[in-house]
Amino acid sequence: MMKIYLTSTLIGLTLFLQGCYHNQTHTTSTVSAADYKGSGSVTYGIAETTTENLFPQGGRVAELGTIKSINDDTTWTVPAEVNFTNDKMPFAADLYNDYGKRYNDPKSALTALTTQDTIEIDADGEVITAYLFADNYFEMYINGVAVGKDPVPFTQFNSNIIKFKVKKPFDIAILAVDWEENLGTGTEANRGISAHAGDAGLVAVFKDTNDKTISITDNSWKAQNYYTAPISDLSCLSESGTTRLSTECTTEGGNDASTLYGVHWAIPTGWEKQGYDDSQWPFATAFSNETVGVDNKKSYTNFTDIFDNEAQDAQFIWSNNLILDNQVLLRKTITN
Ligand SMILES: [Ca+2]
Ligand SMILES: [Ca+2]
Ligand SMILES: [Ca+2]
Ligand SMILES: [Ca+2]
Repeated sequence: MMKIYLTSTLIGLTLFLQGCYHNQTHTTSTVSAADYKGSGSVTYGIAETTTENLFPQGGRVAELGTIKSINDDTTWTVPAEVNFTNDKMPFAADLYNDYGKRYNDPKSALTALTTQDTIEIDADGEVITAYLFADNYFEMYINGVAVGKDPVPFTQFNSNIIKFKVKKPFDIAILAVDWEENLGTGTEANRGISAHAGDAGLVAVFKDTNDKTISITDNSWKAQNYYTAPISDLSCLSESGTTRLSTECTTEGGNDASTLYGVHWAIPTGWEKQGYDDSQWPFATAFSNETVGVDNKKSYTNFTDIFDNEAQDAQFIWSNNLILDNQVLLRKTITN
């Protein structure tokens, strides 16, 4: 009882002091989304932890949490609602994983797979092999069937191989998450500050039974963003059609995650299914290897024959903001 009383008193005092500080320096109020004109649901400060660590072996703590919106009645799961602990979604096999198997090249990873590793969607389909590297986490569906999730939610960086049997045309749907340490704010301790805005990116290559590349990630994919953070001034956000823009927002972090906003949009039902209408979604934006920063990561560099193939060079893709957008749905229909 005493502890609860003391905690609420401290929170009250903190909010009061923040209010005093802001009243002196700004004319706008502190914890309000009144000047936000966009379609998103706004949160303020750090989320409440619901899962201490999804992957205790990992380099960084992969927490999950919930946070209430300040402009509607929604409670959001951050950094994303994931199936990491859901047995119905299988873990993807490793290309390179500090906590699992570490292969030096794609061929050895492929050879290690057995027929049981192929997820059957269509009995009379053809076997497709997918190679993926995500900063930080992915879950992939083919025609709505969960074919594989990333075994390392945050760090160290890892890469995966997934085999599935399907008939063309088929739909690839990927949930990609840029994980965070300061839950609800899109930030992590990095580069000497405690609330650094982390960056993201996902690259994937799909090959058929004859080793012919049938798809690479590039700007022909669709990409929609569902979570933008950290935002220190909501007025930097804008929208153009269905494109959620944060290009005017600062990506400079700081040392106080408790005063940062997050903006969320609900994931549409059925987004992972075959035939889901993504025609109104924005196209993905491509980013260079240098921008994503993969040259020192074996989970990437051991597989450049696949990811940086001269004839079909897969691109890192994301929504339009590699840093501030943290939960992105990616889709691509494969016709031939
Ligand atoms: Ca990962
Ligand atoms: Ca980020
Ligand atoms: Ca990241
Ligand atoms: Ca590439």
